[in-house]
Amino acid sequence: MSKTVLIGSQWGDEGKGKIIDVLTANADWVVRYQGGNNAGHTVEIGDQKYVLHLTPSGILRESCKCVIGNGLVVDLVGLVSELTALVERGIKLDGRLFISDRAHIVLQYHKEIDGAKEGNLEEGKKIGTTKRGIGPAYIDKADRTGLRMGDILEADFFDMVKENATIKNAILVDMGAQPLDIDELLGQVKEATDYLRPFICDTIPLLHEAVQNDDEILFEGAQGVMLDVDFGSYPFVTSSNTGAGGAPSGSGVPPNAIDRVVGIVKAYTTRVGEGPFPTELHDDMGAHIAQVGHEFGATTGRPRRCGWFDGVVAHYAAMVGGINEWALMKLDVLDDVETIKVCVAYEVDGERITSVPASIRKLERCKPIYEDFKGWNTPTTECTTWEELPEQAQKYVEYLEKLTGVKVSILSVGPKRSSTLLLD
Ligand code: 2SA
Ligand code: MG
Repeated sequence: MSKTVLIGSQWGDEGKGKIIDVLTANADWVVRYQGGNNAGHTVEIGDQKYVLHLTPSGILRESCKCVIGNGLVVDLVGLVSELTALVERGIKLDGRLFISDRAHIVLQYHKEIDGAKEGNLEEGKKIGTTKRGIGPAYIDKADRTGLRMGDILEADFFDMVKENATIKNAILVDMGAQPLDIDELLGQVKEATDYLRPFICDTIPLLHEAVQNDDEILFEGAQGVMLDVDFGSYPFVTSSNTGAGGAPSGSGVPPNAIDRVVGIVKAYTTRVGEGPFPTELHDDMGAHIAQVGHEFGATTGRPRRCGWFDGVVAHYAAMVGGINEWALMKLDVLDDVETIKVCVAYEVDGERITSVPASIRKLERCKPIYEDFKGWNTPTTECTTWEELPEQAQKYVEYLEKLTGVKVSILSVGPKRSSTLLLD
């Protein structure tokens, strides 16, 4: 049985929800290992649509057990409202959901600080965060002042919250923002902790046993490699390791237990929030892709910036992520594009480069070098096999494989389950 990591390989929103749904069919465990409710994974089952932010997508398959790993920052109130909504829709949680006692807690003050910080930055320096308190919670983790899920089980938890909230209120005032009403915060926290307490446990031995039993385990990444705090377009990144490397450190499953990494890419590129994006289109073509591809964020509803497939980014993601296979998404969005462009390298300061530079200023100066590709001008959404695809579409897929050095094993040509082609 495989231990598979699934990661976004661009700037997030590659369509992880859909692929997770395919990959969870045989999974015994689905594990989230980083991020928080800045993620928004949309899973459609029949006529039912679910958007999950913190809960691993495996919760929608009754045979799956789900772990919220130590690498996450968990918005207590957000998680409770997500779980309550799932229970209302008939999803069972008991014996299926396990929250690591080592995962960090996001409270209202983290969100307030996130918002105030963004508000205080001048244009051009704003990160465009989701304002879910992700950065401030990871700051507390690294600063060793954070509260963890396991603290909820301690008798003095509310004293810890009160102490932290008092310190954060002073910071908020310093930032020119409103301090929080601490009693109100404690009330919210009390309600949330009463709900969550039964799910909190040490998930390390649980997952160890799952590995020993050779269970099928899926590690569900959120965001994408270009948003990784180490490898992404820093500082325009999120605050966690979104790549495959985050899976062992964010779950406690050792790296040598992992045997497969599936990278998700769209047949083009999108980005939400601020920061450089070399292949971004500012013209009608960009608007066309956004409209046909319904490119609006699942978490914040923000319109996404759209551009051509960036082979430099995909190759880089494969390199740092050890990606064995691609899940290539939304090929159908390019169905009626006359000439498709693919970025094969960047030109910067008179030099041709094929890896993503560390410096944000250098990345900003990178000009994409494109190769033109004749479109197929035929609808592909009803295709259910490789053979049914128009020849030009097959050629496009093979071209991307060659460019990135990674085979496409899953190809998506539409939102339906039947529009997902498993290739060998
Ligand atoms: P934050 O809130 O501190 O993480 O924001 C920092 C930057 O990271 C970007 N960001 C995202 N970009 C795209 N998708 C995101 N989440 C997906 C969704 C889910 C996914 O559909 O909402 O793909 O897993 C996401 N989360 C954070 C954000 O725009 C900032 O640029
Ligand atoms: Mg998304």
